Amino acid sequence: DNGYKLWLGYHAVADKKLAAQYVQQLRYLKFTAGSPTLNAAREELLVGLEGMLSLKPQDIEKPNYSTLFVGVSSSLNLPKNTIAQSEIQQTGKEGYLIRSVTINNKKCIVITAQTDIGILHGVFGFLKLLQTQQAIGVLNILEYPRIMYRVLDHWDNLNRTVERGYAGSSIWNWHKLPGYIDQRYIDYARASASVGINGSVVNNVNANALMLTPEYLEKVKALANTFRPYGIKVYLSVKFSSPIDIGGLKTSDPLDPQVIQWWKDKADEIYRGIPDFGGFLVKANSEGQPGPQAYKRSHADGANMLADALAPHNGIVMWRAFVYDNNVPYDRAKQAYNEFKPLDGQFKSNVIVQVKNGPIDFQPREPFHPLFGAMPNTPLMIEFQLTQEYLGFSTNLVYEAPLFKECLESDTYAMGKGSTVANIITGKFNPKLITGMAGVANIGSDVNWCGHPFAQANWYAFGRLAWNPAQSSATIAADWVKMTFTNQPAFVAPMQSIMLQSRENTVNYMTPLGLHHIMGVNTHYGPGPWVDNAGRADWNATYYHKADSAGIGFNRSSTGSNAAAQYQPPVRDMFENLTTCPDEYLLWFHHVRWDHKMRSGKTLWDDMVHHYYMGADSVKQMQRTWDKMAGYVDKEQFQTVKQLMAVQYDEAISWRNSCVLYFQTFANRPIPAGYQMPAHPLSYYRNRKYLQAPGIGGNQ
Ligand code: BDP
Repeated sequence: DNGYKLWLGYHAVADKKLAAQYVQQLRYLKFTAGSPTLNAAREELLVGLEGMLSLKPQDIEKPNYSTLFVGVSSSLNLPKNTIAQSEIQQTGKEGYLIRSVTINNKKCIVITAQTDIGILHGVFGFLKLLQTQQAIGVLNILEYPRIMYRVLDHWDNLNRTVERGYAGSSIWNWHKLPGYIDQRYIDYARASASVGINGSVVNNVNANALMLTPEYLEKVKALANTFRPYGIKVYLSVKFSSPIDIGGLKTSDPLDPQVIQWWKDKADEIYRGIPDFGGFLVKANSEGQPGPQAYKRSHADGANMLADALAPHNGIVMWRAFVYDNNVPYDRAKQAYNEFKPLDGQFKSNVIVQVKNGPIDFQPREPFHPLFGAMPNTPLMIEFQLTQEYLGFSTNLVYEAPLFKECLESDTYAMGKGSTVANIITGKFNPKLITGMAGVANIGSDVNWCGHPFAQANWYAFGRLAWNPAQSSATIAADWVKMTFTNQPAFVAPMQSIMLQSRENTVNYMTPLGLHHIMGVNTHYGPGPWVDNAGRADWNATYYHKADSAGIGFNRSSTGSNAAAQYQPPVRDMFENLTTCPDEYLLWFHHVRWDHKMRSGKTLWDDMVHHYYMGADSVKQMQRTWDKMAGYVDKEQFQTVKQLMAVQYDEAISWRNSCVLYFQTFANRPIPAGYQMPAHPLSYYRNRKYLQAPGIGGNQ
């Protein structure tokens, strides 16, 4: 098993008794397909049943037996009132209902929906029941997405490098498109659809204007045609200066009539080829990307101009709030809020502002972004990073659902208690707004898609949480383990616990207690707390940790940059006050004395050392657990994970020793007794050459 099949391997149900029950209940099928989506759904169902149960159900017309009915409600011809229309309506445009019913005295199962896509999702939902070995005797499942736009952002370049990609090259082979459709595109769409993802931005936010030329639009059209049966729309990242770059205009001023016309024409052209094209993603005035500010126009001016071009075709603009530039006065964490909050209410209704989960940049831990809750009249789409740019690339096992959930469950207090980020981005306080969640994809050409076998769980978890952010990290982890590997409890339980712990472990050996942005310069791989000579102040680690002989941490309280004041008063006060600020965010908000007494009773220095050692030790624990799992997983997968864990351990030790030794030069205190001393002096770690990653961006 090389991992290619992801969580759709449909392994044989090992529990013989259960398998026999399934076969009994699923021997007869009524599923009239016809449309490409229904054909795909039917095919998936048959492949799944064949794989799990060696079952080829018999197609029947009349429900004389225990039958599985699959179809949109209007086509099922079930006896009247089997399922009330009002219930089916609850499924919306993409959801589904799975229900046990009795017809002609026979126990039957119905998978129904209002749309073909709903049926496809329903089939995946049903297969998941079997994959996770649930009883299917009494079913009553209503599922529908809580978020409208559930989108993967691929940072893929036209030359097939992937910015911050660690799983090979881009899966899009632009050279062979549009003529050649790789099976991978179809499997990508299947896997994405199986967790409810409904959009794909196929190119890098640091966009190439060539993407909008007719030649490339033909290729994009081929992808759109491939994804369409799976309910996945294609979006494009666009470069704001495209009217100049490929349109021959002298300006890209969003208020210039020729520019406005150019984008209108371009949108019309795209929709002629791709009638259900999703829209544009834009990174503007950030990290050197062109944008409306060059013409003294605002983000809203830029976004609205594009939104007007897309509106007649129902397209949307995802306008990123990840902005910072050289003029940041002192604290980069404040810039997005400062630029965007004053624009609340000024965006057209088909613009959604895409905000990273935290105010800096996908760090192992950040507080939630202060823009959540601060723009009540603007749709905000949360952006998570699945690719592990700051989490050890594809060598570290880091299950990210707990990171996503931590942010989603944070209470912004914007509308009083209970104004969690999840409630804000699902439109609870303003149901008129469009809603969205984006995940920066971790997918590449590696045979197992994501580099690390466990990184597939992050793609999976992203889809599940975008569908419904209330789901728990634990459930999602267990489902993924069962679907991907095996249902055996002796494997599932330890794997689930490894996964749930993994993110905190990584925080501990990289950036405990609110430290952030202390990784290697440019590559963002490995430790670099000493980095102080990058091209710009706010690319230096020293800018963020501010270690000195007195203490360590970035003072963002009212006596410092006052970034804490960007949060609502209850949150601000919590962060502002050293005694109420959670340990997790301590050094994010405060410059703390080395001898400060922590909640643990230890001094800050001792506590920090403890976290670094705990983090590295936890990787050792993880290795021990994995070593016991050889009997449960395929040999190739076992070896892959085993080797990667060894790399991760080496990296964790490196992080630990580098940071402890480096910060010790300021703290001037010994590593407390009982901890193993680093094997080498600081100079060794400073000189260590970490992997130079291919395909990284032009920044930092
Ligand atoms: C940073 C990456 C950079 C991206 C940027 C972004 O280092 O490569 O272009 O985010 O999100 O994390 O635009």
